[in-house]
Amino acid sequence: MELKGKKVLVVGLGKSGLAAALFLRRKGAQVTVSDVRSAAALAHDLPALLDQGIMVEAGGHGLLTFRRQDLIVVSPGVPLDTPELVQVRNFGLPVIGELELAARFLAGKTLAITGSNGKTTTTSLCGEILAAAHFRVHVGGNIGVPVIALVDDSREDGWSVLEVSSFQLETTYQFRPDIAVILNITPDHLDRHGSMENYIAAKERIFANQGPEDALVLNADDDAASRAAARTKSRLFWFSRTRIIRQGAFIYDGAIYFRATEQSAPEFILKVESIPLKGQHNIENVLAAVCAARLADVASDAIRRAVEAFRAVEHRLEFVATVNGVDYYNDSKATNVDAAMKAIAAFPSGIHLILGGKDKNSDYRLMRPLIQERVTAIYTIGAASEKIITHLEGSAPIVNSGTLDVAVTKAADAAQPGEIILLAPACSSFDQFQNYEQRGQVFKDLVFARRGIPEWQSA
Ligand code: UMA
Repeated sequence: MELKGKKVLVVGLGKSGLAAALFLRRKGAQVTVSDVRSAAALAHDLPALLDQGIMVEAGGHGLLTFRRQDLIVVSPGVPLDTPELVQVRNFGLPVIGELELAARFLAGKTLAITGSNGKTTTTSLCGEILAAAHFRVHVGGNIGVPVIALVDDSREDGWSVLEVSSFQLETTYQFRPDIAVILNITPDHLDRHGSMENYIAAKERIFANQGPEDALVLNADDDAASRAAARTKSRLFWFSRTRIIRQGAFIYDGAIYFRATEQSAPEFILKVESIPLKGQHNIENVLAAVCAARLADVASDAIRRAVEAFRAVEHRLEFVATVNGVDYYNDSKATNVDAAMKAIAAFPSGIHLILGGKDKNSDYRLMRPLIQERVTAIYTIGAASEKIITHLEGSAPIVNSGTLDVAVTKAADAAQPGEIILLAPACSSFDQFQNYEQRGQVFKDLVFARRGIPEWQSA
Protein backbone atom coordinates (compact mmCIF):
# COMPACT_ATOMS: atom_id res chain seq x y z
CA MET A 1 0.00 0.00 0.00
CA GLU A 2 1.60 3.25 -1.13
CA LEU A 3 1.05 6.10 1.32
CA LYS A 4 3.65 8.62 0.18
CA GLY A 5 1.99 11.94 -0.64
CA LYS A 6 -1.51 10.53 0.06
CA LYS A 7 -3.94 12.65 2.05
CA VAL A 8 -5.02 10.54 4.99
CA LEU A 9 -7.45 11.43 7.76
CA VAL A 10 -7.27 9.62 11.09
CA VAL A 11 -10.56 9.76 13.00
CA GLY A 12 -10.23 9.67 16.79
CA LEU A 13 -7.14 10.58 18.75
CA GLY A 14 -6.96 7.85 21.37
CA LYS A 15 -4.19 5.25 21.55
CA SER A 16 -4.99 3.86 18.08
CA GLY A 17 -5.36 7.23 16.37
CA LEU A 18 -2.13 8.60 17.78
CA ALA A 19 -0.11 5.55 16.77
CA ALA A 20 -1.77 5.41 13.31
CA ALA A 21 -1.16 9.11 12.62
CA LEU A 22 2.54 8.90 13.50
CA PHE A 23 2.94 5.72 11.42
CA LEU A 24 1.22 7.25 8.39
CA ARG A 25 3.40 10.33 8.65
CA ARG A 26 6.55 8.17 8.78
CA LYS A 27 5.33 6.57 5.56
CA GLY A 28 5.19 10.01 3.93
CA ALA A 29 1.42 10.64 4.01
CA GLN A 30 -0.09 14.08 4.55
CA VAL A 31 -1.92 13.37 7.77
CA THR A 32 -4.83 15.10 9.49
CA VAL A 33 -6.40 13.90 12.73
CA SER A 34 -10.01 14.72 13.65
CA ASP A 35 -11.46 14.28 17.13
CA VAL A 36 -14.67 15.39 18.82
CA ARG A 37 -12.76 16.35 21.96
CA SER A 38 -11.62 19.93 22.47
CA ALA A 39 -8.06 21.10 21.78
CA ALA A 40 -7.64 21.50 25.55
CA ALA A 41 -8.61 17.88 26.12
CA LEU A 42 -6.18 16.73 23.42
CA ALA A 43 -3.38 19.02 24.61
CA HIS A 44 -1.24 16.13 25.82
CA ASP A 45 -0.79 14.66 22.33
CA LEU A 46 -0.81 17.83 20.23
CA PRO A 47 2.91 18.74 20.39
CA ALA A 48 4.02 15.29 19.13
CA LEU A 49 1.61 15.57 16.20
CA LEU A 50 2.24 19.20 15.27
CA ASP A 51 6.00 18.56 15.49
CA GLN A 52 5.66 15.96 12.77
CA GLY A 53 3.60 18.28 10.58
CA ILE A 54 0.32 16.48 11.32
CA MET A 55 -2.75 18.71 11.21
CA VAL A 56 -5.33 18.40 13.96
CA GLU A 57 -9.05 19.17 13.84
CA ALA A 58 -10.36 19.31 17.41
CA GLY A 59 -13.80 19.90 18.91
CA GLY A 60 -15.78 18.01 16.24
CA HIS A 61 -15.65 16.36 12.82
CA GLY A 62 -15.93 18.66 9.78
CA LEU A 63 -17.45 17.18 6.62
CA LEU A 64 -15.07 19.22 4.45
CA THR A 65 -12.07 17.79 6.29
CA PHE A 66 -13.40 14.30 5.60
CA ARG A 67 -14.17 15.04 1.92
CA ARG A 68 -10.65 16.26 1.14
CA GLN A 69 -8.93 12.90 1.74
CA ASP A 70 -7.65 9.94 -0.28
CA LEU A 71 -8.06 7.54 2.65
CA ILE A 72 -9.74 7.56 6.06
CA VAL A 73 -8.47 5.50 8.98
CA VAL A 74 -10.94 5.14 11.87
CA SER A 75 -10.20 4.34 15.49
CA PRO A 76 -12.09 1.33 16.91
CA GLY A 77 -14.28 3.45 19.19
CA VAL A 78 -15.66 5.58 16.36
CA PRO A 79 -19.02 4.20 15.17
CA LEU A 80 -19.34 3.70 11.41
CA ASP A 81 -22.72 5.47 11.42
CA THR A 82 -21.00 8.75 12.36
CA PRO A 83 -22.67 11.09 9.78
CA GLU A 84 -19.39 12.30 8.23
CA LEU A 85 -18.23 8.70 7.71
CA VAL A 86 -21.56 7.71 6.16
CA GLN A 87 -21.29 10.63 3.74
CA VAL A 88 -17.73 9.97 2.59
CA ARG A 89 -18.41 6.26 2.19
CA ASN A 90 -21.34 7.16 -0.03
CA PHE A 91 -18.88 9.22 -2.11
CA GLY A 92 -16.73 6.11 -2.46
CA LEU A 93 -13.83 7.19 -0.24
CA PRO A 94 -12.02 4.21 1.31
CA VAL A 95 -12.60 3.96 5.06
CA ILE A 96 -10.51 1.37 6.92
CA GLY A 97 -9.78 0.67 10.57
CA GLU A 98 -6.44 0.85 12.34
CA LEU A 99 -6.27 -2.99 12.40
CA GLU A 100 -6.70 -3.15 8.61
CA LEU A 101 -4.01 -0.51 8.08
CA ALA A 102 -1.64 -2.43 10.35
CA ALA A 103 -2.43 -5.78 8.73
CA ARG A 104 -1.24 -4.44 5.38
CA PHE A 105 2.24 -3.77 6.82
CA LEU A 106 2.68 -6.40 9.51
CA ALA A 107 5.45 -8.92 8.69
CA GLY A 108 5.45 -12.54 9.84
CA LYS A 109 2.58 -14.70 11.02
CA THR A 110 -0.52 -13.64 12.87
CA LEU A 111 -2.58 -15.36 15.55
CA ALA A 112 -5.79 -13.40 16.13
CA ILE A 113 -8.24 -14.00 18.94
CA THR A 114 -11.77 -12.69 19.22
CA GLY A 115 -14.83 -13.50 21.31
CA SER A 116 -17.23 -11.70 23.59
CA ASN A 117 -15.29 -12.77 26.67
CA GLY A 118 -11.87 -14.19 27.50
CA LYS A 119 -10.02 -12.44 24.66
CA THR A 120 -7.46 -10.68 26.78
CA THR A 121 -6.65 -13.67 28.98
CA THR A 122 -6.32 -15.98 25.96
CA THR A 123 -4.27 -13.45 24.00
CA SER A 124 -1.84 -12.83 26.79
CA LEU A 125 -1.62 -16.58 27.54
CA CYS A 126 -0.85 -17.29 23.85
CA GLY A 127 1.83 -14.58 23.96
CA GLU A 128 3.38 -16.22 27.04
CA ILE A 129 3.28 -19.67 25.47
CA LEU A 130 4.97 -18.54 22.25
CA ALA A 131 7.56 -16.66 24.28
CA ALA A 132 8.20 -19.77 26.42
CA ALA A 133 8.98 -21.61 23.18
CA HIS A 134 11.45 -18.83 22.27
CA PHE A 135 9.39 -17.59 19.34
CA ARG A 136 9.88 -13.95 18.37
CA VAL A 137 6.45 -12.67 19.48
CA HIS A 138 4.64 -9.36 19.93
CA VAL A 139 1.25 -9.03 21.61
CA GLY A 140 -1.21 -6.25 20.80
CA GLY A 141 -4.66 -5.14 19.64
CA ASN A 142 -7.67 -4.60 21.87
CA ILE A 143 -5.51 -5.69 24.82
CA GLY A 144 -4.20 -2.12 24.87
CA VAL A 145 -1.33 -1.82 22.38
CA PRO A 146 -2.53 -0.66 18.94
CA VAL A 147 -1.62 -3.20 16.23
CA ILE A 148 -0.07 -0.43 14.14
CA ALA A 149 2.48 0.04 16.94
CA LEU A 150 3.73 -3.54 16.36
CA VAL A 151 4.51 -3.06 12.67
CA ASP A 152 8.03 -1.62 12.95
CA ASP A 153 9.26 -4.48 15.15
CA SER A 154 7.54 -7.24 13.20
CA ARG A 155 9.79 -9.69 11.29
CA GLU A 156 9.11 -12.37 8.69
CA ASP A 157 10.13 -15.11 11.13
CA GLY A 158 8.06 -13.75 14.02
CA TRP A 159 4.48 -13.88 15.30
CA SER A 160 1.99 -11.17 16.19
CA VAL A 161 -0.58 -12.33 18.72
CA LEU A 162 -3.58 -10.03 18.44
CA GLU A 163 -6.69 -9.53 20.53
CA VAL A 164 -9.25 -8.27 18.03
CA SER A 165 -12.63 -6.76 18.90
CA SER A 166 -15.79 -6.51 16.81
CA PHE A 167 -15.10 -2.76 16.57
CA GLN A 168 -11.73 -3.44 14.96
CA LEU A 169 -12.95 -6.28 12.74
CA GLU A 170 -15.86 -4.26 11.37
CA THR A 171 -13.48 -2.16 9.24
CA THR A 172 -11.21 -4.95 7.93
CA TYR A 173 -11.12 -5.93 4.26
CA GLN A 174 -7.85 -7.85 3.72
CA PHE A 175 -6.96 -8.82 7.30
CA ARG A 176 -6.09 -12.52 7.14
CA PRO A 177 -4.64 -14.15 10.25
CA ASP A 178 -2.78 -17.46 9.85
CA ILE A 179 -4.65 -18.70 12.91
CA ALA A 180 -7.98 -17.23 14.00
CA VAL A 181 -9.76 -18.09 17.25
CA ILE A 182 -13.40 -17.38 18.15
CA LEU A 183 -13.81 -18.06 21.86
CA ASN A 184 -17.55 -17.40 22.17
CA ILE A 185 -20.19 -15.00 20.89
CA THR A 186 -22.76 -13.72 23.37
CA PRO A 187 -24.66 -10.41 23.32
CA ASP A 188 -22.37 -7.39 23.74
CA HIS A 189 -22.02 -3.93 22.20
CA LEU A 190 -25.56 -4.08 20.85
CA ASP A 191 -25.76 -0.32 21.34
CA ARG A 192 -23.04 0.05 18.69
CA HIS A 193 -23.82 -2.83 16.30
CA GLY A 194 -27.61 -2.46 16.43
CA SER A 195 -28.38 -6.18 16.35
CA MET A 196 -26.92 -9.55 17.28
CA GLU A 197 -26.71 -10.41 13.54
CA ASN A 198 -24.48 -7.38 12.88
CA TYR A 199 -22.35 -8.18 15.91
CA ILE A 200 -21.85 -11.80 14.76
CA ALA A 201 -21.09 -10.61 11.21
CA ALA A 202 -18.38 -8.29 12.58
CA LYS A 203 -16.85 -11.11 14.65
CA GLU A 204 -16.85 -13.46 11.65
CA ARG A 205 -14.72 -11.05 9.66
CA ILE A 206 -11.81 -12.60 11.57
CA PHE A 207 -11.85 -15.51 9.08
CA ALA A 208 -13.48 -13.80 6.08
CA ASN A 209 -10.22 -13.70 4.09
CA GLN A 210 -8.77 -16.99 5.29
CA GLY A 211 -8.23 -19.89 2.88
CA PRO A 212 -7.53 -23.61 3.28
CA GLU A 213 -3.91 -22.89 4.35
CA ASP A 214 -5.16 -20.95 7.39
CA ALA A 215 -6.63 -22.34 10.59
CA LEU A 216 -9.83 -21.38 12.38
CA VAL A 217 -10.30 -22.49 15.99
CA LEU A 218 -13.89 -22.58 17.28
CA ASN A 219 -15.52 -23.32 20.62
CA ALA A 220 -17.63 -26.45 20.19
CA ASP A 221 -19.53 -25.60 23.40
CA ASP A 222 -20.70 -22.18 22.14
CA ASP A 223 -23.62 -22.14 19.70
CA ALA A 224 -22.93 -18.86 17.91
CA ALA A 225 -19.20 -19.54 17.59
CA SER A 226 -19.88 -23.08 16.27
CA ARG A 227 -22.25 -21.81 13.63
CA ALA A 228 -19.34 -19.95 12.01
CA ALA A 229 -18.07 -23.37 10.81
CA ALA A 230 -20.64 -23.37 8.02
CA ARG A 231 -19.27 -20.15 6.57
CA THR A 232 -15.53 -20.76 6.44
CA LYS A 233 -13.02 -22.12 3.93
CA SER A 234 -10.32 -22.40 6.62
CA ARG A 235 -8.96 -25.61 8.15
CA LEU A 236 -11.27 -26.14 11.11
CA PHE A 237 -10.16 -26.98 14.63
CA TRP A 238 -12.34 -27.16 17.72
CA PHE A 239 -11.97 -27.01 21.45
CA SER A 240 -14.39 -28.26 24.07
CA ARG A 241 -14.69 -28.60 27.80
CA THR A 242 -17.47 -31.14 27.55
CA ARG A 243 -16.80 -33.53 24.67
CA ILE A 244 -14.04 -35.38 22.86
CA ILE A 245 -12.88 -33.48 19.77
CA ARG A 246 -11.66 -35.16 16.61
CA GLN A 247 -9.41 -32.27 15.54
CA GLY A 248 -8.44 -29.80 18.26
CA ALA A 249 -8.22 -29.61 22.06
CA PHE A 250 -10.41 -31.31 24.66
CA ILE A 251 -10.54 -32.67 28.20
CA TYR A 252 -10.34 -36.36 28.99
CA ASP A 253 -9.92 -37.86 32.46
CA GLY A 254 -8.90 -34.56 34.08
CA ALA A 255 -6.32 -33.59 31.45
CA ILE A 256 -6.13 -31.48 28.31
CA TYR A 257 -5.31 -33.30 25.08
CA PHE A 258 -4.71 -32.07 21.54
CA ARG A 259 -5.41 -34.03 18.37
CA ALA A 260 -3.82 -32.62 15.19
CA THR A 261 -5.93 -34.65 12.75
CA GLU A 262 -8.81 -37.08 13.00
CA GLN A 263 -6.30 -39.89 12.33
CA SER A 264 -3.65 -38.88 14.87
CA ALA A 265 -3.46 -40.07 18.47
CA PRO A 266 -4.45 -37.55 21.18
CA GLU A 267 -1.41 -35.87 22.68
CA PHE A 268 -1.33 -35.18 26.44
CA ILE A 269 -0.71 -31.48 27.16
CA LEU A 270 -1.39 -30.80 30.86
CA LYS A 271 -3.57 -31.67 33.83
CA VAL A 272 -6.62 -29.47 34.38
CA GLU A 273 -5.79 -29.19 38.10
CA SER A 274 -2.49 -27.49 37.24
CA ILE A 275 -4.29 -24.53 35.61
CA PRO A 276 -3.78 -21.65 38.04
CA LEU A 277 -6.88 -19.65 36.97
CA LYS A 278 -10.35 -19.61 38.56
CA GLY A 279 -13.58 -20.44 36.73
CA GLN A 280 -14.71 -22.84 34.01
CA HIS A 281 -14.48 -20.07 31.42
CA ASN A 282 -10.73 -19.93 32.01
CA ILE A 283 -10.46 -23.64 31.21
CA GLU A 284 -12.03 -22.78 27.84
CA ASN A 285 -9.47 -20.01 27.40
CA VAL A 286 -6.64 -22.44 28.12
CA LEU A 287 -8.10 -25.02 25.70
CA ALA A 288 -8.23 -22.35 22.97
CA ALA A 289 -4.67 -21.27 23.70
CA VAL A 290 -3.44 -24.89 23.68
CA CYS A 291 -5.06 -25.48 20.31
CA ALA A 292 -3.71 -22.26 18.79
CA ALA A 293 -0.23 -22.85 20.18
CA ARG A 294 -0.03 -26.42 18.84
CA LEU A 295 -1.14 -25.10 15.44
CA ALA A 296 1.71 -22.58 15.66
CA ASP A 297 3.98 -25.58 16.28
CA VAL A 298 4.79 -24.95 19.92
CA ALA A 299 5.92 -28.12 21.71
CA SER A 300 3.64 -29.39 24.47
CA ASP A 301 6.19 -28.93 27.28
CA ALA A 302 6.52 -25.19 26.51
CA ILE A 303 2.72 -24.92 26.57
CA ARG A 304 2.56 -26.70 29.91
CA ARG A 305 5.26 -24.53 31.48
CA ALA A 306 3.65 -21.30 30.29
CA VAL A 307 0.13 -22.27 31.41
CA GLU A 308 1.31 -23.35 34.85
CA ALA A 309 3.23 -20.10 35.34
CA PHE A 310 0.37 -17.91 34.09
CA ARG A 311 -1.41 -15.55 36.50
CA ALA A 312 -4.81 -13.85 36.08
CA VAL A 313 -4.62 -10.73 33.97
CA GLU A 314 -5.40 -7.56 35.89
CA HIS A 315 -9.15 -6.78 36.16
CA ARG A 316 -10.18 -10.29 35.01
CA LEU A 317 -11.51 -12.15 38.03
CA GLU A 318 -8.40 -10.89 39.78
CA PHE A 319 -8.06 -11.77 43.46
CA VAL A 320 -7.47 -8.50 45.32
CA ALA A 321 -7.22 -9.27 49.04
CA THR A 322 -8.88 -10.89 52.04
CA VAL A 323 -10.13 -8.32 54.53
CA ASN A 324 -11.83 -9.44 57.77
CA GLY A 325 -12.20 -12.92 56.29
CA VAL A 326 -13.98 -11.65 53.16
CA ASP A 327 -12.37 -12.29 49.74
CA TYR A 328 -12.47 -9.41 47.24
CA TYR A 329 -12.37 -10.12 43.49
CA ASN A 330 -12.00 -7.52 40.76
CA ASP A 331 -13.64 -8.46 37.46
CA SER A 332 -14.03 -4.91 36.17
CA LYS A 333 -13.53 -6.32 32.65
CA ALA A 334 -16.87 -8.14 33.03
CA THR A 335 -18.47 -5.42 30.91
CA ASN A 336 -21.38 -7.52 29.65
CA VAL A 337 -24.00 -9.87 31.09
CA ASP A 338 -22.31 -13.06 29.92
CA ALA A 339 -18.96 -12.13 31.48
CA ALA A 340 -20.64 -11.23 34.78
CA MET A 341 -22.43 -14.60 34.76
CA LYS A 342 -19.13 -16.39 34.24
CA ALA A 343 -17.67 -14.54 37.21
CA ILE A 344 -20.65 -15.43 39.43
CA ALA A 345 -20.41 -19.06 38.30
CA ALA A 346 -16.82 -19.19 39.60
CA PHE A 347 -18.10 -19.07 43.23
CA PRO A 348 -20.67 -21.47 44.73
CA SER A 349 -22.43 -19.07 47.13
CA GLY A 350 -22.15 -16.09 49.47
CA ILE A 351 -21.47 -13.53 46.75
CA HIS A 352 -21.98 -9.81 47.36
CA LEU A 353 -22.19 -8.61 43.78
CA ILE A 354 -21.48 -5.08 42.56
CA LEU A 355 -23.34 -4.43 39.31
CA GLY A 356 -23.89 -1.39 37.09
CA GLY A 357 -22.36 1.34 34.99
CA LYS A 358 -23.34 2.34 31.46
CA ASP A 359 -25.98 0.08 29.97
CA LYS A 360 -25.29 -1.48 26.55
CA ASN A 361 -28.89 -2.35 25.73
CA SER A 362 -28.42 -5.52 27.81
CA ASP A 363 -30.91 -7.98 29.23
CA TYR A 364 -29.97 -8.43 32.91
CA ARG A 365 -32.90 -10.84 33.45
CA LEU A 366 -30.67 -13.58 32.04
CA MET A 367 -28.74 -13.42 35.31
CA ARG A 368 -31.72 -14.17 37.58
CA PRO A 369 -31.30 -17.98 37.99
CA LEU A 370 -27.59 -17.72 38.82
CA ILE A 371 -28.18 -14.82 41.20
CA GLN A 372 -30.96 -16.69 43.01
CA GLU A 373 -28.61 -19.64 43.42
CA ARG A 374 -25.38 -17.92 44.50
CA VAL A 375 -25.73 -14.22 45.30
CA THR A 376 -26.43 -12.97 48.84
CA ALA A 377 -26.94 -9.31 47.88
CA ILE A 378 -26.56 -6.95 44.91
CA TYR A 379 -25.16 -3.43 45.10
CA THR A 380 -25.97 -1.30 42.04
CA ILE A 381 -23.91 1.62 40.79
CA GLY A 382 -24.09 4.11 37.93
CA ALA A 383 -26.53 4.97 35.17
CA ALA A 384 -27.85 1.44 34.61
CA SER A 385 -28.98 1.02 38.25
CA GLU A 386 -32.68 1.58 37.66
CA LYS A 387 -32.86 -0.88 34.76
CA ILE A 388 -30.88 -3.48 36.69
CA ILE A 389 -33.17 -3.10 39.71
CA THR A 390 -36.25 -3.57 37.49
CA HIS A 391 -34.75 -6.63 35.80
CA LEU A 392 -33.45 -8.31 38.96
CA GLU A 393 -36.03 -7.37 41.60
CA GLY A 394 -36.83 -10.39 43.80
CA SER A 395 -33.80 -12.45 42.74
CA ALA A 396 -31.70 -11.16 45.69
CA PRO A 397 -31.82 -8.14 48.04
CA ILE A 398 -30.69 -5.07 46.08
CA VAL A 399 -28.95 -2.04 47.60
CA ASN A 400 -29.01 0.95 45.24
CA SER A 401 -25.56 2.34 46.08
CA GLY A 402 -24.94 4.96 43.38
CA THR A 403 -21.16 4.93 43.47
CA LEU A 404 -18.47 2.30 43.77
CA ASP A 405 -17.17 3.52 47.11
CA VAL A 406 -20.66 3.37 48.67
CA ALA A 407 -21.16 -0.10 47.17
CA VAL A 408 -17.87 -1.37 48.63
CA THR A 409 -18.67 0.11 52.05
CA LYS A 410 -22.18 -1.39 52.14
CA ALA A 411 -21.00 -4.77 50.87
CA ALA A 412 -18.12 -4.82 53.39
CA ASP A 413 -20.56 -3.99 56.21
CA ALA A 414 -22.87 -6.85 55.22
CA ALA A 415 -20.43 -9.61 54.18
CA GLN A 416 -19.64 -12.39 56.66
CA PRO A 417 -16.23 -14.10 56.90
CA GLY A 418 -15.98 -16.74 54.15
CA GLU A 419 -18.12 -14.71 51.75
CA ILE A 420 -17.04 -12.96 48.54
CA ILE A 421 -17.28 -9.36 47.38
CA LEU A 422 -17.23 -9.39 43.60
CA LEU A 423 -17.05 -6.46 41.19
CA ALA A 424 -18.48 -7.92 37.97
CA PRO A 425 -20.53 -4.97 36.73
CA ALA A 426 -22.07 -6.36 33.46
CA CYS A 427 -21.87 -2.81 32.08
CA SER A 428 -19.26 -0.55 30.54
CA SER A 429 -17.64 2.00 32.82
CA PHE A 430 -17.93 5.18 30.81
CA ASP A 431 -20.68 6.85 32.89
CA GLN A 432 -18.47 7.18 35.99
CA PHE A 433 -14.95 6.19 34.93
CA GLN A 434 -12.51 6.72 32.07
CA ASN A 435 -12.42 2.99 31.30
CA TYR A 436 -12.72 -0.42 32.96
CA GLU A 437 -9.08 -0.28 34.07
CA GLN A 438 -9.71 2.86 36.10
CA ARG A 439 -12.89 1.35 37.58
CA GLY A 440 -10.93 -1.77 38.59
CA GLN A 441 -8.13 0.31 40.05
CA VAL A 442 -10.58 2.42 42.10
CA PHE A 443 -12.12 -0.81 43.41
CA LYS A 444 -8.72 -2.20 44.37
CA ASP A 445 -7.72 1.06 46.05
CA LEU A 446 -10.95 0.96 48.08
CA VAL A 447 -10.18 -2.63 49.12
CA PHE A 448 -6.56 -1.83 49.98
CA ALA A 449 -7.76 1.14 52.04
CA ARG A 450 -9.99 -1.21 54.01
CA ARG A 451 -7.10 -3.60 54.52
CA GLY A 452 -5.25 -0.76 56.16
CA ILE A 453 -8.01 -0.39 58.73
CA PRO A 454 -7.48 -2.46 61.89
CA GLU A 455 -10.36 -4.86 62.52
CA TRP A 456 -11.57 -3.13 65.65
CA GLN A 457 -12.00 0.16 63.73
CA SER A 458 -13.77 -1.22 60.69
CA ALA A 459 -16.29 -3.20 62.75
N1 UMA B 1 -13.85 9.87 19.05
C1 UMA B 1 -14.14 10.73 18.01
N2 UMA B 1 -15.33 10.58 17.36
C2 UMA B 1 -16.25 9.64 17.72
C3 UMA B 1 -15.94 8.76 18.79
C4 UMA B 1 -14.72 8.90 19.44
O1 UMA B 1 -13.36 11.62 17.68
O2 UMA B 1 -17.32 9.56 17.11
C5 UMA B 1 -12.56 10.01 19.72
C6 UMA B 1 -12.63 10.20 21.22
O3 UMA B 1 -12.86 11.55 21.56
C7 UMA B 1 -11.25 9.74 21.66
C8 UMA B 1 -10.88 8.71 20.61
O4 UMA B 1 -11.84 8.81 19.56
O5 UMA B 1 -10.30 10.76 21.63
C9 UMA B 1 -10.95 7.33 21.23
O6 UMA B 1 -10.72 6.33 20.28
P1 UMA B 1 -11.01 4.82 20.71
O7 UMA B 1 -12.30 4.75 21.47
O8 UMA B 1 -10.89 3.96 19.50
O9 UMA B 1 -9.87 4.54 21.80
P2 UMA B 1 -8.37 4.05 21.73
O10 UMA B 1 -7.66 4.72 22.84
O11 UMA B 1 -7.80 4.17 20.37
O12 UMA B 1 -8.56 2.52 22.17
C10 UMA B 1 -8.88 1.54 21.20
C11 UMA B 1 -9.84 0.53 21.82
N3 UMA B 1 -11.06 1.22 22.28
C12 UMA B 1 -12.28 0.83 21.89
O13 UMA B 1 -12.45 -0.10 21.16
C13 UMA B 1 -13.44 1.60 22.43
C14 UMA B 1 -9.18 -0.13 23.02
O14 UMA B 1 -10.04 -1.17 23.50
C15 UMA B 1 -7.87 -0.77 22.58
O15 UMA B 1 -7.19 -1.29 23.72
C16 UMA B 1 -6.98 0.27 21.90
O16 UMA B 1 -7.70 0.87 20.80
C17 UMA B 1 -5.71 -0.36 21.30
O17 UMA B 1 -6.02 -1.27 20.31
C18 UMA B 1 -10.73 -0.88 24.75
C19 UMA B 1 -12.18 -1.32 24.68
O18 UMA B 1 -12.98 -0.86 25.48
C20 UMA B 1 -10.06 -1.67 25.86
N4 UMA B 1 -12.54 -2.23 23.76
C21 UMA B 1 -13.86 -2.78 23.70
C22 UMA B 1 -14.02 -3.95 24.64
O19 UMA B 1 -13.01 -4.59 24.99
O20 UMA B 1 -15.18 -4.27 25.01
C23 UMA B 1 -14.13 -3.27 22.27
